[in-house]
Formats: sequence, structure tokens, C-alpha cells
Amino acid sequence: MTKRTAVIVVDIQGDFTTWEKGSLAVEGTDRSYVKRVEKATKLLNKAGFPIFATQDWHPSQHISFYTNHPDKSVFDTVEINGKPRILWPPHCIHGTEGARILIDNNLFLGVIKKGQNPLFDSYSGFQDDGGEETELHSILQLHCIDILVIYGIATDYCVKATALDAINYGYKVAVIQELSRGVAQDTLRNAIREMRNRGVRIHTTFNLERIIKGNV
Ligand code: VGL
Ligand code: ZN
Repeated sequence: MTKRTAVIVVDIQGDFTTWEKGSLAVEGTDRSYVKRVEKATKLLNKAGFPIFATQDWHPSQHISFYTNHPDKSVFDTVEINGKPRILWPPHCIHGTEGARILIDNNLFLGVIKKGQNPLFDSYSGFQDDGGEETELHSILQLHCIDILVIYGIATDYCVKATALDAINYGYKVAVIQELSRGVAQDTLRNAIREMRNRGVRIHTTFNLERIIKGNV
């Protein structure tokens, strides 16, 4: 049977970009980065791949915001439900400019919102820290997808979590490094190593022919 590939564009949102002077702007996310991501996504769309986006979409009282922990500072690590979790600046508050996806929304067959439950963070597009699943896996099954091409922001958080969950669900996974950006050098290095160890293919550059051939 022929393999079917889908594309997941992770969290290309104002608050994560320097272009939009976002509250959690990741280095290397200026206008030219976003336009490069959009161009690659358009080429993948023209090539016929189903494309989905994830969208961080938090209520203002979200547990991942340091402002909701009176005795804590930004980027402190706290234990939430037994897992170490970073406290971020408020970001991607539902329905605000910072939560807006910055590339042409018509490219996406669907946009998967995540992080809506105030009590759980949700780096992965598949499920939150409480184990509540999004619709992503069932949609991909509907399309008989077995290969996923993933890129976006941030490589060391949401791209990584989505890629590792995808491996757990049994997908073949490629992450496109050139189209992704990390929050910090050390976590980025560790994330690339961890993804490789778990069977994620890391493509350093965007190679359309390789993706069309299903050679992940
Ligand atoms: C993300 C931190 C907090 C991400 C989302 O998209 O990688 N990072 N929320
Ligand atoms: Zn978030």
C-alpha cells in the first residue's frame, strides 16, 4: 500500500515571533522566517499533501503563565501534576492578536487548538498534560496518514512534543530543522538528540522532492 503523508505546521503565531514583537518571541522568527515557512507550506499544498496547523490557545488564567503563580518568576520551573514545567510569560491568549496564525489560513485543512484547559499545559498537538486528546490523531486516521512532516515553533517544546507523540502513535516522522526555531541552544540540542534517539528523522533543510518520494 502506498504511504500517505500529512504536514503539521506548529504554532506559527504572533506571540512566538520577533516579527510581531511577541511576548514569548523565539530567536530567528523575523518576517523572513515566517515567509519562508509560508512558501514551503504553499509548495507542499500544491504537491497535494493535507496540511494541518496547531494553535496555542490559552485562557488568561492558564497554569503555564508565571503571572498566575504569585510567588514565582518568569521561566521558573515548577512541578505541575508531577511533571517539571516552565512558567512562561502570558502568551497566545485566546482571541488576541498574539494568538493569530501568521501564515495563510486557507492552506490548512484544519487548525488544532491546544492548551485551552486552564489546569494543564499542552505542548503536543495530540494531547495535553492531563492526557486529554485533541482531534488530531482521529483526523489523520481519517486521511489514512502514516507519515508526518512537522515544523514550526518551538523546536525544543511544541515541535518536539508533537513529534514524539506522533512516534508513540506509530507514525513515521520527519522534522524540518530549517523551518523550525528553538527557544534556547541547550534545550534545542537536547531536543534534536532526543527526537533522533526516538526515531524522528531530522531533515536539516527543506527538500520537497524527498518529501514527495516519501523518503523520510
Ligand atoms: C510553546 C511554550 C509555551 C511552543 C507553547 O509553541 O513551543 N512553548 N507554549
Ligand atoms: Zn503555551
